[in-house]
Amino acid sequence: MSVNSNAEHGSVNSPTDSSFDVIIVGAGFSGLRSLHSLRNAGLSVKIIEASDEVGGVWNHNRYPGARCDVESYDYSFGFSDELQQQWRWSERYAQQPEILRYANHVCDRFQLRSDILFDCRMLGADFNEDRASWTVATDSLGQLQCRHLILAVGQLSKIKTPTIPGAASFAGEIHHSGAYPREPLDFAGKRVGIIGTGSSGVQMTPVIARQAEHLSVFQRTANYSIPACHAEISDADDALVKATYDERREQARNSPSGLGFMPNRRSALDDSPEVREQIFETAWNRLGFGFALAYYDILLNIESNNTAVEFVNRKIAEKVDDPELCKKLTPHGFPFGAMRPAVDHGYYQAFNRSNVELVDIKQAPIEAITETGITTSNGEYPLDIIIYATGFDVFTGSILAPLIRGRNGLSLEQKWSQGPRNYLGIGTHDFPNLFVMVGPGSPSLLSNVIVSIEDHAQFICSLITSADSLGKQTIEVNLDAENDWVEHVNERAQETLYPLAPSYYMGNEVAGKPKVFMPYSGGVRGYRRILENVRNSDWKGFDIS
Ligand code: NA7
Repeated sequence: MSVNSNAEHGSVNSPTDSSFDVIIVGAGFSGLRSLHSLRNAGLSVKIIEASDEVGGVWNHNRYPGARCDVESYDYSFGFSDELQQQWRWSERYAQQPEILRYANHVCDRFQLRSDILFDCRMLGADFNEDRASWTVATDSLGQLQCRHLILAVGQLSKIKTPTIPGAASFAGEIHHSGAYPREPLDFAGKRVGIIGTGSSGVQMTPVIARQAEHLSVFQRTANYSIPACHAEISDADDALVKATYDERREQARNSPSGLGFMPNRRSALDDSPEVREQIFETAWNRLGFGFALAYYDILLNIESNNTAVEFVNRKIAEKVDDPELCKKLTPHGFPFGAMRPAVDHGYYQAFNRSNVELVDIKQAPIEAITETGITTSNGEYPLDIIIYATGFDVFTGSILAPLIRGRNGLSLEQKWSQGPRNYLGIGTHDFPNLFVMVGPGSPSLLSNVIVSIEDHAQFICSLITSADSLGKQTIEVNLDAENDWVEHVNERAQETLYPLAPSYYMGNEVAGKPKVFMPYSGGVRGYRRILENVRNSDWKGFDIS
């Protein structure tokens, strides 16, 4: 085995071929950003990446219509002014191929590729008490050693495939949106079935509808979707953003979600129905996700939320011609936004096409996949291609997939058996020198994740280099700090309407998963202030020894 450490980067531990200061797992945006920071700080760092490509979710989710729901200028790194000035986004909401090109550009521009070990999956990791280091077991490079281990494994990485009797007998093709083939599928003349109507199903529906002979969308739970109000970016728009990019970044960092939208300070209940209608209308027609901030309390107060529900339901009704179909497509039973809404590019309108049908599998569940299609209790739907848009084991799936053992052989899975327990979402007691990027307990999927990635990458890099500068070997979360943080995360969640929906925020997407609120709902700005306080108070909550 030869895993060469990059000689030009110094190391505290003088690593051998397979020993590094830091191993980062995953070459998605959080892994790339962490590599850049840590390497610049003089550490020997390797990323191990299971795929032969960088990009994480943007490498795996190549389904038609895959795009980011965050505006391109904000879903991009702000750490290099040259990068942000020179990269030219073509669309307000970039499509998957463009985002993947961007990830590769970042990789090449900052010479990150030489420190990425591709086709290398982490199988497990064990903490060595005597050496204060991790032994990382991999599938292709044997064992690697590192002082610090960073899990940058993504929240939407472990795909969830439904177990439907007979799936193996299907004569056509079955693909999952999160493990989509690299070569585009040809839908022309084909009968296609999509199972699932989360963001992935919502994004692919109008695109496949235009190409396929017939499309059946199998819906279990109707969710809300906000129109993207998409546009191409003109040179003038591009110049305008770039002239004031720093202010834009600052605004994003100081907004609750990292998207740059400041919530309306008024309650939805403060305004007359006429004024409210106008405010909703304006937000609906331009803001995408920002619609949820048309009033500050839409996700805090059920009565305010009801006003948004009434507005959105009316919008759905305006788009769907058939009233019966409209009823099925209209969500019910949970507040608007409490389950992650989709941002769409003509989703509802697609159902007005004669070649598209909605199959209500709550009313008539799927019974089997046969050689020729999907059977529900209402009959058979003949298909040539099936796409599972059934989502992921979110937040913890990819973190717990490898067997990670901390002090005294305690596994992370055991430790988190009742739900994730950590401090700031970053570290967990009994697992020294182990860090998680944008995972549970941090703003994560409730934020523009790139903003959160930049925060975490800088924080973890400073923490490691501070400990190194003091000659300390072990960074471990203090148990009291961890308990307080878990309580704080839960308290903040209880102030919101999120717990009222059966969503992946609550661990509802996988049977048997602990039903606890996963991300931190206190907002990106508040969270950053907490990180700054911790940093300014000699890393309060971390025992550095
Ligand atoms: P999501 O948002 O988790 O959506 C998954 C969808 O698949 C959702 O409609 C589920 O219905 C449905 N689903 C899941 N399992 C099944 C089974 N077994 N049978 C039928 N339907 C099922 O995943 P996405 O990939 O769309 O989006 C993930 C994130 O990517 C998204 O939130 C953005 O952050 C980007 P259910 O609601 O469980 O009834």
